[in-house]
Amino acid sequence: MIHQPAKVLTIAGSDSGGAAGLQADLKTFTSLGVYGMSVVTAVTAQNSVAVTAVHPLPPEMVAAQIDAVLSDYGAAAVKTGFIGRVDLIEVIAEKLAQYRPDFIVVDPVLVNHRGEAMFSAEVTQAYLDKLLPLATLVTPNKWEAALLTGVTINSRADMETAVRQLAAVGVKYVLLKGWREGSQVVDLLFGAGEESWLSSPFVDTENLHGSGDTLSAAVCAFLAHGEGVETAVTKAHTFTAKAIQDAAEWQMGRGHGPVNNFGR
Ligand code: PXL
Repeated sequence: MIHQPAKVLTIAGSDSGGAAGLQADLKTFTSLGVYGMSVVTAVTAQNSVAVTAVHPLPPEMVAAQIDAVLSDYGAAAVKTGFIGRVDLIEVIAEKLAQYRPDFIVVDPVLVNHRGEAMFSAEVTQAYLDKLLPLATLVTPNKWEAALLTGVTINSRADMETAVRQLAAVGVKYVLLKGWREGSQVVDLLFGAGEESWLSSPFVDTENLHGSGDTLSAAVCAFLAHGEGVETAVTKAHTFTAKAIQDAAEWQMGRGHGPVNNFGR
């Protein structure tokens, strides 16, 4: 019996600063013992202070990368991160429908770290129409959930409404992240008719750059290791909480720095 690593693919943007994007994903994959592959959607110039340039790749180039990887290596789980364009969402959805990986985790990157929308309403709509119906899990934060559903998230009841609305689009599981309740941050996982609440201590730090990427990448890694969705999400949640805690005192740049993807 030959032992070889489980294979996982991220379809994401490059963050030159190494905090978010495919760099965060590949670090997380490595840390969790899976073989990581990356299809680049866009090259960004950024650091801990600002995103100064974004260069999307042509849809044909994104399609060619997906074809190259999935026609040969294959992947036990695939995640999508920064996409930001309707034509790229369409080509990624087309290719995922063609190759049908067992698990598709969609991190709907729609807002910056201040919660401001980064793209047009057409991009949000393309997620709803094209990608979410294919997805095993979608992982919006409260601002992304609001853009995707029109529900402003101000309470646990709002979270319960939003996750059901997203599930109705066809995605199997919804993880809505980041409702602050006093000293805790509360996430809601909904799927297969069940709700589960996950909480972690609120950490007062600016170093959260890449935390969403890390979480969705960790979910893929645990799914590729054979965990069910609920367990994969719970373990990824614990991994990410530790990654945030471990980097809380770091001073990597002058702005919001990375989390520590190398803890276990
Ligand atoms: O953290 C979301 C994210 C992911 N990937 C890239 C990004 C960002 C946020 O700006 O630039 C490339």
